[in-house]
Amino acid sequence: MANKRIIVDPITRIEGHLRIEVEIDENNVIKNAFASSTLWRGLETIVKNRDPRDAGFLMQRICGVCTFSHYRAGIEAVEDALKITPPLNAKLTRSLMNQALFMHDHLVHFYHLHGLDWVDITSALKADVAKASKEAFKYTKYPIATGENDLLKVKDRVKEFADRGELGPFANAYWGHETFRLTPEQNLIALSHYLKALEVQRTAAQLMAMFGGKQPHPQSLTVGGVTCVMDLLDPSRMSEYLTKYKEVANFIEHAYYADILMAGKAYASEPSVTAKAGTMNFMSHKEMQLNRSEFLFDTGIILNGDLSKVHPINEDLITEEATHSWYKDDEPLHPYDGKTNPNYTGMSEAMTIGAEGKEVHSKVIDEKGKYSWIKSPRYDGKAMEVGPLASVLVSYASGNKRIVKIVDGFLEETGLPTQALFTTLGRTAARALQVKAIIENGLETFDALIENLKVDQETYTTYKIDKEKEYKGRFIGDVPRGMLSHWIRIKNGVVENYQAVVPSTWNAGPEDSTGLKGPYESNLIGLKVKDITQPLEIIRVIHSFDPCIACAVHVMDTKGNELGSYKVD
Ligand code: NFE
Ligand code: MG
Repeated sequence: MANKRIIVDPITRIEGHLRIEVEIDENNVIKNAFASSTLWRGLETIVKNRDPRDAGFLMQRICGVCTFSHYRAGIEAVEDALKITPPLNAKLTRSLMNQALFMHDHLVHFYHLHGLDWVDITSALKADVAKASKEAFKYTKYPIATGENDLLKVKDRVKEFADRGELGPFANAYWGHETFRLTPEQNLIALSHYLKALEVQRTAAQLMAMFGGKQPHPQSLTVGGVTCVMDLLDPSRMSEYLTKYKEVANFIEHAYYADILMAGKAYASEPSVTAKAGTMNFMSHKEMQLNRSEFLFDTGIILNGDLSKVHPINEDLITEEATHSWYKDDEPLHPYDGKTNPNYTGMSEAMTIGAEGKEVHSKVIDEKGKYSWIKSPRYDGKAMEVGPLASVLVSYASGNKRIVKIVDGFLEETGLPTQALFTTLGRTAARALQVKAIIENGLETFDALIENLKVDQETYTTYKIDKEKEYKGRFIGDVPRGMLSHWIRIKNGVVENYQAVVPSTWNAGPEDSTGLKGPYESNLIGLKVKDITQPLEIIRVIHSFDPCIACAVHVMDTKGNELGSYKVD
């Protein structure tokens, strides 16, 4: 019997259009998988021939989630090209803004974008409030929002919605799915934190806005430095930052990390989240400057899951190709020479499984031809997973003491083996471990900044762009979804070429010319879908990467014209 096909489209809860198509055999095991971005943006084309000083502002419009990431990347790529070193105060301020972004992003990811793949809201309504309140103490000494009264209120509030048949943001999920593993009491704890996290993420966004002027799309970075000088020199502003930082840190420690311990234990034997990762190569770049010379996370590559060796990154080996992507110029090109010329070749047709579980005739991607707006980045021809898991693994394998302590602590507290890190569960946990590392160490950056400001108040470096000269430069760093690089060539005083190689591109890219798949696709193969009308397992795996397809594809017509229309059935 021919394999059947399940389509999940859209699968993202934020940012962009991602379609997953999988083929399952008669036992509902996934035999092949395809990830397709169905929308082209294309800021790399818009930025050409513009003043390089605007690159950061234009590039930050790639995405409304990690806006700071592309803003900073656009600015630091130009700084690298012009050989400008911003003053320490600027570097540390950018590091603090990045920390706040990670805290905000990972909190929102776990609770609001991914949490409901792990937490069954309808089960929470059956919880014994007193038992749940006690349960919360198993994961932290200082639980948050889990007093009996808190939990009773949460239960009543959600029950009222449920009784009216209006589950709001909790509607249309696969409640009662047999792969949910938390008890009703544990589900209630997580539900209470889901609601509390809506408040705390606001504080985290304020932290970003304090030095950014606003959030999203901060405004205070400039080629050569930062412009938030008044904030940096105002003691009351700095102490407000500290207060908000501590509020967010407290929630991360006693709710988010506690819930990850709870979920780690509960899901330890659930096959859909403990299967070995598909791409066992991981790559990350150092990030989070703590003082004049130290960074919190390390640079490197881990190959085939071997933690005994961390390989250095050779930037010359990074390429993007478009064999299965809707662009001309299929061949692998280094990003300095990358091309972005669209070539949409349409869809194919086949029998698929409809929402009722019956076969229906549908449009499907043309898996033999081009099928995604995302390109396929490769390192030395290899597919690489990037993201918090890569960052945590590279730092752990490098013997980074701050990270070793946190990873070993997590493995000890959950009783999970090291191999559990190389799974969907490990990927989801790694985001919490990353922000735990930030809250335990990030204030070193703040202290270093305060100390330095006492003796040095420089916030920018002056520079000149020589129109007669040609420049090239790049930014490489890690952002919430993983390793990000921006590559710029400047000629005649304007941007000659620009390429952004983005975390979600590394992870969501289609097959390359050799048939090698990227992390999204390869992580789905081998997974068993228990109920083909409720493919929660697929959603859980893909959401664990926190997909951001706006970032991965980056054309937006500057006049707001529609470039295509898309129907979601
Ligand atoms: Ni649109 Fe982004 C991050 C970048 S995504 S969110 O993090 O760069 O791949
Ligand atoms: Mg790109």
